[in-house]
Amino acid sequence: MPYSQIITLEQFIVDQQSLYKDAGGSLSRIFRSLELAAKVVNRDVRKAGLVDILGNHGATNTHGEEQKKLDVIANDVFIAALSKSGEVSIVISEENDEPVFVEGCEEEKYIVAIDPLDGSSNIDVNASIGTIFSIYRRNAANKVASLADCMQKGKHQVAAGYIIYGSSTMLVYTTGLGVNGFTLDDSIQEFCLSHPKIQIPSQGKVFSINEGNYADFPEGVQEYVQYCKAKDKETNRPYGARYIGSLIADFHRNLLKGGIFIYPPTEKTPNGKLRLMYECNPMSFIVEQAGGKSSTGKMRVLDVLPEDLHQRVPLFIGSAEMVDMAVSMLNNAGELVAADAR
Ligand code: P6P
Repeated sequence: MPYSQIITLEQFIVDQQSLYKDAGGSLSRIFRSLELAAKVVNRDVRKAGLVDILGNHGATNTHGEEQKKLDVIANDVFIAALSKSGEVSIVISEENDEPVFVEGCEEEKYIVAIDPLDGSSNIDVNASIGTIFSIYRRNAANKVASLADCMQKGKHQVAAGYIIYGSSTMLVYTTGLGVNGFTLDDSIQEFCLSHPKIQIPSQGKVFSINEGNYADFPEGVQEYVQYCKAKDKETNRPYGARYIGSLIADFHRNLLKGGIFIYPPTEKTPNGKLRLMYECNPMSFIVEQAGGKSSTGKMRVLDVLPEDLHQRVPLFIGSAEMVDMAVSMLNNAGELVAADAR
């Protein structure tokens, strides 16, 4: 494509600015900071095998998970970039127990929740990883930002997106006006519009779940897994099983091709493993904007009122008809609890 026809992320955001009521350009400045951080982390991810940034950082995060060096680097880079934007009062991060109140920006109107490097267990084995972000506007009545401003339902997000550091580096986001994907052109270091108006197929042929935990799955989930594996020509079953172990990579494939990703309650994670604020909510906003669905198994993810910054919820997300089928099996089977709690 001749460069004259390329639409960069920067240009796209400016063009959309008036549409998503960002007249002052604040949200655009946040996106510019996210874009810069994404380029820096992309550079570090791409050279991870060459310099001493692989392996563990020797500390654990709020969830007792071993922090990889790249986790810490990505966290520092995104928090610094968002703070420097001058538009963000609070940053919530998977890597920080407490919210980061940005000095000098206590009255700014935006809050950003991030998973700085999702899929970090894949870093050392060169599988796709990524950054997930979720943006809220604060309640204008509160002059100074507080923790209470963070506890908003996912349906109140003003924007959400992710950067996937895969075979290419892509930034996919929504501001509630549909979903668009931008691929990083390394030669000019620009994210260029490559996947306009993404729509997820209503029915897919892929299911993503860690079947290693099958014995723990709630009855309805076991039933749905058996349904996916049963032979039935009319409904293109058995579906293909694809599980990368990186939410971003499994989600991105299903978003483009159709499919369902499930992280249900297990014995080790009775509320599921994925976090509401910076994994489930942003991915749910994106999938709904692309025509898909996202449920905890009991309710729409975007309707969950957060009780804790790092709370986990079960996640059934992807093609609308597949999520409907999975949730109907759960409801018919009764309580959504892991096998050990039955
Ligand atoms: P499991 C990565 O650690 C992550 O948070 C998600 O990206 C991924 O989908 C999930 O955990 C994988 O978890 O228990 O199947 O290894």
